[in-house]
Amino acid sequence: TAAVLLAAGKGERMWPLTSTRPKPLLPVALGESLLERWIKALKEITEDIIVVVNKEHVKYFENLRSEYGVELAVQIAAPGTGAALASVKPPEADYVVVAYADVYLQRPLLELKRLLAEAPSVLAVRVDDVSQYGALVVENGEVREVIEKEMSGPGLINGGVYVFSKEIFELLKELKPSKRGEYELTDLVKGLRAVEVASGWKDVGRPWDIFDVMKMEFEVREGLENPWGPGKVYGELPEVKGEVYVEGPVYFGEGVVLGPFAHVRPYVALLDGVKVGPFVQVKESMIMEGSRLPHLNYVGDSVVAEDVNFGAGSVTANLRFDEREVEVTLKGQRVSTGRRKLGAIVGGGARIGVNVSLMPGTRVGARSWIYPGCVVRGDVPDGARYKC
Ligand code: TTP
Repeated sequence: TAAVLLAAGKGERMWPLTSTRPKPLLPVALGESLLERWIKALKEITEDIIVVVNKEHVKYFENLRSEYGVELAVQIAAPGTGAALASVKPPEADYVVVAYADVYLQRPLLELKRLLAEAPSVLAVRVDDVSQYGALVVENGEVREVIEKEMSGPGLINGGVYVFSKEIFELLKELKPSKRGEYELTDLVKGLRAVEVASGWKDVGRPWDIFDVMKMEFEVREGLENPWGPGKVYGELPEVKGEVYVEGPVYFGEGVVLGPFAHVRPYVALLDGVKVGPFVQVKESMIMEGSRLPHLNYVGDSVVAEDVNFGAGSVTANLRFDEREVEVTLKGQRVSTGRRKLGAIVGGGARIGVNVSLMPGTRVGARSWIYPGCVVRGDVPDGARYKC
């Protein structure tokens, strides 16, 4: 068996988190990236792992290549998952595992073993509403058809993990572009055995998908006793100054500094080197490497990328007065995030001045500066100097 991980997407919907690194390398699973999880699980099965990346991103993947001995392939110019797979030199093995690198599996090795036992096969996920996905029409355990975003109601969807027989590389040559002009792997799923996922699954496309991934990951990680409040803590114990109150589950990376007088509420991940200082409250959020909430901040239902600084008194608002679902613009369209509570998504290296309010659903571009006292709504582009 060989394996190919498709990691050459643009990650547009994940903006601004993808302005500083590709989506599959974001540390969304409590400090671990989805790509790294895939590689670790696949290493239990095969040494022959190829990661397909896009040309502009190669430099970000060099570390993984040296650390895990995986091979990198650059995607050919054509768009789509089929084009991505066609970019690799066909491996010798009879079967090839192909996975979208931005799929989170709660138990990846377990699912891989189940798929391999039924090869050629595709991972199927049962959902309440198939309308946003590729719906699988299954008969006698085999996929008859994949219907993209046209059906609704409950059913099985394509989970983005396949075990193809090596003939796939011949079939790829005959692939025609789909309605949206992409060469899509889903056209080749017919006839595969549908294997229903045994545990948690999430297609991670938008920043708020990270909250679901965190919850599932807390379920399968080993917790530690929490010296500072109820629930468990995970990862490394932080350096604590004075009094703090921590309500688990909370994950700490290496070198986190907490307090005095900090309050960390459930479902928070503070990654390596994060500082949470006096009179700061953090709730259901991910704060990535080296970011700082040094004094008098409130951050809730938010994702803060790496190396961000919040000025004193700056807060996120996470609930509208009318309590309606928070909306954002994705690929030019106004869409609901499906969440009543959503704070801000802040890109890497952003500087938030003192006394700034980021209203629900605000996205702050990477490396932008928000001047003191601003009330910010909507999107601030990468590298902006936002004055009010
Ligand atoms: P998508 O989530 O459909 O696309 P994306 O990652 O570009 O995100 P966005 O739509 O927000 O810009 O991709 C699914 C998986 O397939 C993902 O792991 C990336 C991979 N992929 C490729 O490798 N090459 C491609 O040309 C495309 C479209 C996707």
